[in-house]
Amino acid sequence: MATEQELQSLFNKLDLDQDGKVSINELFFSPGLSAVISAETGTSSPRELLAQYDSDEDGSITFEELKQAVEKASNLT
Ligand SMILES: [Ca+2]
Ligand SMILES: [Ca+2]
Repeated sequence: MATEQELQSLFNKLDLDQDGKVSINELFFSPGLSAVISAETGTSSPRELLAQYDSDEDGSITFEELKQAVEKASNLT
């Protein structure tokens, strides 16, 4: 379970180049943080997260997409 603020700070740490999107490379670069993301979104890997929740299919996850994923997994408090 996470609050929106916790997700936002997690997202900011993952977004290494600060372009407002977390790419699959950034997810693989921070395995500890992406494990937390996987747990919160109920996915088993960054690849699965992208496959299920990258709604505009640009190969990266925006904060909105992440939030939707966590909401769908009923882990947003
Ligand atoms: Ca980025
Ligand atoms: Ca996307």
